[in-house]
Amino acid sequence: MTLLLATPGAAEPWLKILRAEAPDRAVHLWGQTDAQTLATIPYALVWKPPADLFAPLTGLKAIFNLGAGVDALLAHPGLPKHVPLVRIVDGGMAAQMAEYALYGVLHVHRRFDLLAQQQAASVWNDPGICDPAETRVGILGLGALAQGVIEKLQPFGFPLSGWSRSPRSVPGVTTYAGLDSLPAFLAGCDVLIVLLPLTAETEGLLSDARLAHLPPGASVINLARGALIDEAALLARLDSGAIRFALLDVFRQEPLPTDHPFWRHPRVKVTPHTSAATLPREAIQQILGNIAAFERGAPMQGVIDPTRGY
Ligand code: OXD
Repeated sequence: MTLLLATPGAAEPWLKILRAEAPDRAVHLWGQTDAQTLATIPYALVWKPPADLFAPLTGLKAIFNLGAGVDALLAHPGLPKHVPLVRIVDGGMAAQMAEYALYGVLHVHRRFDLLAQQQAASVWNDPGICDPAETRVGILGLGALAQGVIEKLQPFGFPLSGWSRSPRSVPGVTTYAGLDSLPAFLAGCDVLIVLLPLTAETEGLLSDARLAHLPPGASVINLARGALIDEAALLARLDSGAIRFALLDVFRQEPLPTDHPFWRHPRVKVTPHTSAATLPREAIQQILGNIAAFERGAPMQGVIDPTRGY
């Protein structure tokens, strides 16, 4: 059974691992494969596929997204509806996101923002005790990636809470479920970590009215998707100081336009969607395991429910 690989970045790291892990499978590259061959390929491994990718794949049986978020793929105009769409579950991303989130939480908790201002003004001033019990961290979204963040934060003693669409129980975490509980959840977040998938339901979830529920001087870490937050509202709240600090890895428009105020805002740290990358070996092993399951009629891990959008 053959595979098609379609990624805008370098194909070589993926090919190297595919050749090592699945030497018996032929791998074709998008852009280098004729129409006749494309029509016979059952499995497509894709990341940000071009608009014309799916039309020639008339023999397709499953699509494997080479990342966790499928928002862009679900919006693809040519996406076939009759085959399963499968995402990467963790794929090495959870550990990287956990490091990123920990960095953001410690930045706020140990007041590195204030200390940087003091240093700029040559001010020697002890800003006082940093008690972990007073830095309440809330995680919006309780999927596989959030789990990694929770495990990383737990030993530090921060009170942890989490919000999800449907009820979940996570040891050591106060959990909230459903939209009605969102204000109460947000009110207890000195640091809010955004880790939800982007779907029709979650787009703009953190509206100005919802951001208003955060306690004064809260901080926001977004490592999911920019469109989850009303960016103009976030900016206004950063300007006023109602929100103390934002660590932003994702934006509604990427790359973030060079004239966007986030770039130069004193309360914002911008990173270019680099909080976590799929690790090719882990991703390929997961995809090959899923293909083997599919071929023997067993369930696959990470199958998207198109009605939910994740
Ligand atoms: C992903 C991402 O969804 O990298 O995997 O954003």
